[in-house]
Amino acid sequence: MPERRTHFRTCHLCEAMCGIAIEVEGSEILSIRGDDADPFSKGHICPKAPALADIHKDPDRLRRPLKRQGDGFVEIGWDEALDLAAARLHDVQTRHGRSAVATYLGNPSVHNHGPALFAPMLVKALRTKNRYSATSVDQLPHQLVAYFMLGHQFLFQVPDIDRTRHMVIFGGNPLASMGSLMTAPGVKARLEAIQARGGKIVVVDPRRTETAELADEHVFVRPGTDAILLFSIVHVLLRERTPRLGHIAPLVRGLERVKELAMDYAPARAEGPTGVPADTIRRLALELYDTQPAVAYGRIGTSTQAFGAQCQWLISTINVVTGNFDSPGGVMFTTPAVDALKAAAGLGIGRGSYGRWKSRVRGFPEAGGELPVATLAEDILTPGEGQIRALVTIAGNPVLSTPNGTQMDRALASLDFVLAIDPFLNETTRHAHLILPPVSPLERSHYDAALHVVAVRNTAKWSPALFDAPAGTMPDWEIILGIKSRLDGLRGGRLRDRAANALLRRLGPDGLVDVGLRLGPYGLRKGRAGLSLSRLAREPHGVDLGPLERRMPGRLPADHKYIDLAPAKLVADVVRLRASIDTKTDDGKLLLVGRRHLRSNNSWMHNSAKLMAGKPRCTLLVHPTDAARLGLADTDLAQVTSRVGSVRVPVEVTGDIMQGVVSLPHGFGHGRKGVRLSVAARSENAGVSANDLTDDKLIDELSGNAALSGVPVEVARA
Ligand SMILES: Nc1nc2c(c(=O)[nH]1)N[C@H]1C(S)=C(S)[C@@H](COP(=O)(O)OP(=O)(O)OC[C@H]3O[C@@H](n4cnc5c(=O)[nH]c(N)nc54)[C@H](O)[C@@H]3O)O[C@H]1N2
Ligand SMILES: Nc1nc2c(c(=O)[nH]1)N[C@H]1C(S)=C(S)[C@@H](COP(=O)(O)OP(=O)(O)OC[C@H]3O[C@@H](n4cnc5c(=O)[nH]c(N)nc54)[C@H](O)[C@@H]3O)O[C@H]1N2
Ligand code: SF4
Ligand SMILES: [Mo]
Repeated sequence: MPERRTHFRTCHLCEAMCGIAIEVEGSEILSIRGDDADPFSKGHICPKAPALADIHKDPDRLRRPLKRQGDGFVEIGWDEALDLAAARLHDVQTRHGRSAVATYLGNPSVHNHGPALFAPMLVKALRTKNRYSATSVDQLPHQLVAYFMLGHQFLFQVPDIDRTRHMVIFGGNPLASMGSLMTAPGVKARLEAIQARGGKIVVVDPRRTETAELADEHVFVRPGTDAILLFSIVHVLLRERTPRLGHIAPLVRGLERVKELAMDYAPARAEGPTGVPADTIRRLALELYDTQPAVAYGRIGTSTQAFGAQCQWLISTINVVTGNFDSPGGVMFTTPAVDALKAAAGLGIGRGSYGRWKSRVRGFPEAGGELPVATLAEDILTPGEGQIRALVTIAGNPVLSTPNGTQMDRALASLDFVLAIDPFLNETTRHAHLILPPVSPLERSHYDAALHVVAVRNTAKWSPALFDAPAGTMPDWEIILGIKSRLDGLRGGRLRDRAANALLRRLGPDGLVDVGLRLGPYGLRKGRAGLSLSRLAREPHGVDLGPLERRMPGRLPADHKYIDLAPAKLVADVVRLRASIDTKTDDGKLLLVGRRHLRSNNSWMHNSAKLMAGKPRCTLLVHPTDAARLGLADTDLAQVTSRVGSVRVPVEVTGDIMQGVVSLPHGFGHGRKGVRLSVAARSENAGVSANDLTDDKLIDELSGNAALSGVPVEVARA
């Protein structure tokens, strides 16, 4: 009789860090439920958690390395695969220079402490300037602004959702995404609790989202114009109220400069471009000051747009001047058990940087050691000195996730060598010459090395692997370290590298977490038992370390003991924003925005039949007035065309989308040739890729983040 047992761990699929209880009998998963004893999530889960079983069992999930042969792939052994990976990378670098190899780290590498801790080591060892990641299609503006204002890119400002009385959400839909840069399991209940204690929630979004439905007020905003709206809010605050700086007053610099800049953004002037009535703007501003505590929170809608950095700067500024910065119920800073700021330094990830080098073709500045992924394809395709010849992807699917996916498709197909560390043969990895698949997520241990930095409460939890990894399989970190040590060997095998690699192999990610815990703020101290891996191993539901606490000025870097409200780079960029106010964009085009669905997760979970059940989700939302003008009715096929491409997609006519705006989710488009995803690629599931419409030339010129929101498109009956 196989033994029946319950295994506790954290769901790693999104940022919410829900505790789950997995009931197993032998190697069979009987159920996946919320873990009521998890002190953070208290039993909450979403429909994606049970799909962990689907990922684990998925026959399409790769178990052995695949090597390209002709038009197809053959399985090879691990030694051969790792030798080949290192040899090919070494060869390209020897012939064409270090930077001829580019790297791209995708989103799941943040949700898995193996690649989170080990991928940066491989990237560093490659010593290439062509480093890319999903950061520049996501939160780069948040990081760059944190670097400019606070001196460290990982000083994320976390909305203290559990104590606030007033929350204004710009461009985020936590009821679908479950919260982002705001790890808050059971976010719906946390939002409802704001209302239950007499508070208010406002959502500013070009679509009446699930979150807007729940909110007390929804304000439509024209895509890409939030920075004007936010500046106008700052304008009202600084004209009509006295900045409430409180304990951070001695730290704040640049307030007068912001005040001068904000003078151009009177609500009456902002109304036209943003579509938000002037009196609404004024009220939004004053409510944020007059209700205490209050918090302004901006997420991906305000980050993946042409003024992403301006938006994050102005949101921070609003929280500062309303007295809601580093203050309960406003934005706060975490105290994670493994201090990610120190850990990042240990991994050679700096506190931030800007403009140390530039992308080859368009000359976009590096930010935080990376180049904008919107420039990757052109730096592959454009011949000349310094052309990229090889790419390593780790947990990334740039063909579906980055702007102008068809160009990315072409670029990847042209490379001399593509190495993918990835469990699936998908839209991106089909271009690989070698695919190295890691073990199933349930065959590895888990610690959220990154997400605790953005959590609304300080907690810590480590979970062992549920199942032993089958013989002849490897977790991400072993694959990565295997390549790195071979590369070191090919370069002469310095003693120092050999010793470091041997130590890393012995420690693995768990050993590194143990070191981090012991050296961290709750670690072992004289005469007091603190956190360590063995201590966490005895706490299968995790430990609660308390609510967020004031961290200013202590959390600021030693040589940046101030909060800069007017960083030079952001101030200089205001010229670009001001010019946009009077630019007439009304040329009859509709503006494309994205959306997320609770049962979907970026591009890679459409192979779960359970999650795909229900009505098709890859549809174009069109406002009734636009639909009537275009002669489109529900379920009609529309041809949507942008500067870079065209797709055919069924229409959903709805008053929930702002007039002049259309919405298409990203992460679909699985019908591409050679994809081995039997459920996702079915015609009823495959959908089309929104990123075949998004434009690599639309970019936040300051941060380099892709402007995936507000893409001009033409829509017609197909
Ligand atoms: N139009 C539009 N585009 C967007 C967005 C949008 O809102 N609109 N959102 C952007 C955002 S926020 C993000 S984060 C990016 C995501 O962009 P990416 O990170 O490039 O893509 P994902 O869809 O997350 O794909 C993850 C890949 O990792 C693999 N994978 C899953 N788990 C593991 C693992 O444990 N180990 C390894 N090695 N591989 C694994 C999957 O098979 C898949 O190939 O997309 C961006 N693109
Ligand atoms: N179920 C599910 N959960 C996820 C993911 C997923 O794919 N599925 N992805 C995860 C990832 S990688 C991330 S980064 C997070 C993202 O988490 P969120 O930021 O909450 O993401 P979205 O749900 O895409 O919400 C973005 C909102 O911005 C709006 N928007 C678009 N353009 C603009 C604009 O110009 N201005 C304003 N004000 N709003 C705009 C859109 O209409 C949309 O409602 O979600 C994570 N969680
Ligand atoms: S919200 Fe869903 S996907 Fe996200 S961690 Fe919780 S159970 Fe997993
Ligand atoms: Mo993301």
